[in-house]
Amino acid sequence: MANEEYDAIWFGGGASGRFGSAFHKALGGRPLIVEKHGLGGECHVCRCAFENYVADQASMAEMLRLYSGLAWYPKIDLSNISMAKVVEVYRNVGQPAFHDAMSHQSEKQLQLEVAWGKGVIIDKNTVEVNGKLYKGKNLVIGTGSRPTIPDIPGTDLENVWTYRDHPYIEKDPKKLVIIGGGKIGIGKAAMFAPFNIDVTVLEKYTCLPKWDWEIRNYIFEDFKRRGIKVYEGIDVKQIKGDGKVEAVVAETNGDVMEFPCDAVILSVGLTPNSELAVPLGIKIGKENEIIIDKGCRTNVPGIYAVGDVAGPPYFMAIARKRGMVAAKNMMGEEAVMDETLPLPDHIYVPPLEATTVGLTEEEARKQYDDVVVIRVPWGDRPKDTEPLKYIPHFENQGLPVCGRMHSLNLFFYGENRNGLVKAIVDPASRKYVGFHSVGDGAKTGFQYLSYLLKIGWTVDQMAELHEIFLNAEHFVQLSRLIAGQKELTGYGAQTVTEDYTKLFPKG
Ligand code: COM
Repeated sequence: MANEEYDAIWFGGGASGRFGSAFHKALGGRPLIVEKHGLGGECHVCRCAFENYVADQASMAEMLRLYSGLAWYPKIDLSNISMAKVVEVYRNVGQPAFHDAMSHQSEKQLQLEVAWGKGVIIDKNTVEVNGKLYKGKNLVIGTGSRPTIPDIPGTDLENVWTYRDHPYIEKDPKKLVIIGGGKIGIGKAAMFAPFNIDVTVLEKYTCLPKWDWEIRNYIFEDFKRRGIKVYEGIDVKQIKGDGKVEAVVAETNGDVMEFPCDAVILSVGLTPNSELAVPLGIKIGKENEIIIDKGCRTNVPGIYAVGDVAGPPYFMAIARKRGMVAAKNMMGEEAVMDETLPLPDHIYVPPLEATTVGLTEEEARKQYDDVVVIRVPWGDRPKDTEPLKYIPHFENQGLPVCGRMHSLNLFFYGENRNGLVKAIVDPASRKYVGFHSVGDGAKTGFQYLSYLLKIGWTVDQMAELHEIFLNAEHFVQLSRLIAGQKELTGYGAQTVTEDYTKLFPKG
């Protein structure tokens, strides 16, 4: 016998379920969350909160290495630093603390009801948890995604990891191969390398393919300098080992290459956890995602799907917003996902981070007759940099880096690795069409820059803002320098000639 009647049962308390149910309640509905582990989904276990923490530690390790013994910094022995130690702290403190915080916010502050335990969907209006039946007028599925496991031999060997295993590493590998050069793989490479781990990334096609070419250049130039190896156009065929990983075998241009290693991270994508929707007659797409309309409705009336289970983009903001859209629709407010708001993307590449929104330079050049690029630094970087050394005639290397962990330090102590920001403008309309950054601290601004792109923000409007100098985005002051041009031509004397595609062995 069901003994409760809810407006909706939110099956899964991750980002989409937690935010969607909160919004649902705020609109006057009565939601119930069903959750077996902890509210907040994988975020604080092994995804975004965890990544933020590890990125901090990797940035710190990298900076200690760069600054050790220079100027007033003491000499620091980094031979014993360890990723296993890093994650142990997070396991012991971060995971339970975040778990508490999420539960406190949802259950105490917001007074959301949670049925704790493994739920079983009996039908679209009934869920069983620990033998108790719960009734809902609607069902919202938010069961998230899991790492995709490539179909190659050896993925079951010991020390073959995914992002889910990262918090549970007990011993640092010496040689790590990362299969997949997307956002997760490139981020992991930059996080592991500072801990004296030899890292190689193998990517079948192109690393970070949707990113602006100069941002990619910057990241991979930096990787090269740090000894992180990247191969593009290489097809992994097998992970070899006798019980435990010993090597990755890959093919490029007909040649077989073997990469000896003692650990592998698989980062070839995500697969939505949609299996439980099949018995309900819900349509599933090619990526295993639940197919939804713009209002997050499935093909079965009264059943919604939100978050990663409804397919890409796999981005927390999208998960939470899908939850809000479903809540509005259930409460009779016609709502759709706003597809006119450009979606930013972000990746930690410690000691820096990269953020992007809108069109890349390549995309903008295809779409407009001409584009103006607003960029700093704006020329070649010195080849033989040395920390603490003034290099004459590299006056084109000013600024970036103004973030939470370093404002200008990396410029002085860090081999001139101060970052890069660029904005792309359509000179005819004077509107921005894209913003890109590799540096530190700019990412927060991109939340708002996304909206400015949507409303057609111009160079002239940007030039009227109040900058708080030094800021990590630099866009206000940079716009002000050229906004007086009646015909927008941008800066003179700016060239960038680095090309990361020439840095690495090619497939
Ligand atoms: C991220 C998880 S910490 S949630 O979106 O806050 O639930």
